[in-house]
Amino acid sequence: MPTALITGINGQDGSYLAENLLQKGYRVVGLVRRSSTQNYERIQHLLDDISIVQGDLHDQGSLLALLEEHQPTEVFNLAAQSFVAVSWSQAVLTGEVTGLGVTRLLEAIRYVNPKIKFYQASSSEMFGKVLEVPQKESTPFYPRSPYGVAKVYAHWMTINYRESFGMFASSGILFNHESPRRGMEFVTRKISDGAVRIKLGQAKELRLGNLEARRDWGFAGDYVEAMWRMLQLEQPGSFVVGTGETHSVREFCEIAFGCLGLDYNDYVVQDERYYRPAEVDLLVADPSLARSVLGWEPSVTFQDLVEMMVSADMQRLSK
Ligand code: NDP
Ligand code: GDR
Repeated sequence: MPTALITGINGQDGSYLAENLLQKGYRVVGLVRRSSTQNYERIQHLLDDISIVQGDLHDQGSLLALLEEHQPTEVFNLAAQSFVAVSWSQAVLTGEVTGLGVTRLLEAIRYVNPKIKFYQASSSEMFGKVLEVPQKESTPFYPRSPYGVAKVYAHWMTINYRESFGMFASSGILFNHESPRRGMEFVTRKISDGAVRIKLGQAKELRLGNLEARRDWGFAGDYVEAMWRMLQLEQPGSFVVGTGETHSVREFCEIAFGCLGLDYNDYVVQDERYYRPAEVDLLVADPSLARSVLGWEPSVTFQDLVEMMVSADMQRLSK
């Protein structure tokens, strides 16, 4: 039975990937960091089927020990300080976890068993102030946040370990992917949750930042399948994964409020507090390589994604 270690199993993607791999017959080991109030909300329904181990990307010893103990065949590194806005106020921590944490994990794999296949969660944020539209694997990077800079470092370390030590280290340059399990601070979930609260009379307004930013948004459940497919290839590589469509934050608001019978113009307030020191204005993927080599296609449209998130928040909040 193949064994997968997932770092960040507690996060949005970790929960979908764990479900996906269990269905494929994997033994799933999930790394979580120690906390005084452990929250397994996203993986509660999986706890009988997976093994949870404590460790931290800050801590080299913990990574070595759990690789030795569980001998995974594949490692999916999804753990990160993943919220771009916070990366300016916690720049060093972001560099430590999102950047250097990846080197600690690669080193641990090299030491314990360099044959372990490794997946790194790279990001479209590496394209930042885009130098080409749409963005593909060969598009140069121009990161715009400490988070983006840390991801570029981690991405190149992944390639470097592939080239230096012959390790099977692949990197998925994933564009934004969302779901009802998305963290509350990210704009899509903030909007779906906020619109429903307004509809239910629990809030009067929704304060947002830049409504003109454009993203290539897909459904997280689709994207974890692309991660797995990357590790099943004969050769490691780097792949852009996205839908090829771009939409603005404003359009997201329009649809989310619209499906509740509301006009977002009546409730959304633009607030300078949510503007970023440097913005990524436009992201849109060219996922041709993923389509041809991985046979990967997104299955959820933008409209369906927004409706799925609003409807899930409606169910949750109206209880
Ligand atoms: P989340 O923020 O939902 O999950 C991140 C996970 O990392 C959490 O479980 C968190 O633990 C864990 N973590 C944070 N710091 C540490 C640490 N020091 N040691 C161990 N674990 C840690 O992110 P997503 O699921 O959305 O994203 C998964 C990965 O993909 C991230 O690396 C992200 O940067 C990247 N990515 C995401 C995209 C997206 O659109 N979702 C697009 C492109 C890349 P805890 O639960 O304790 O907070
Ligand atoms: P992003 O996601 O930075 O793309 O990173 P986020 O949802 O935080 O922002 C998307 C865009 O929306 C604009 N925006 C706001 N954002 C937030 N969070 N809150 C607001 O109130 C708000 N108003 C407008 C932002 O300025 C931005 O332009 C996500 C994360 O999952 C990363 O980990 C991942 O690497 C990238 O996606 C791809």
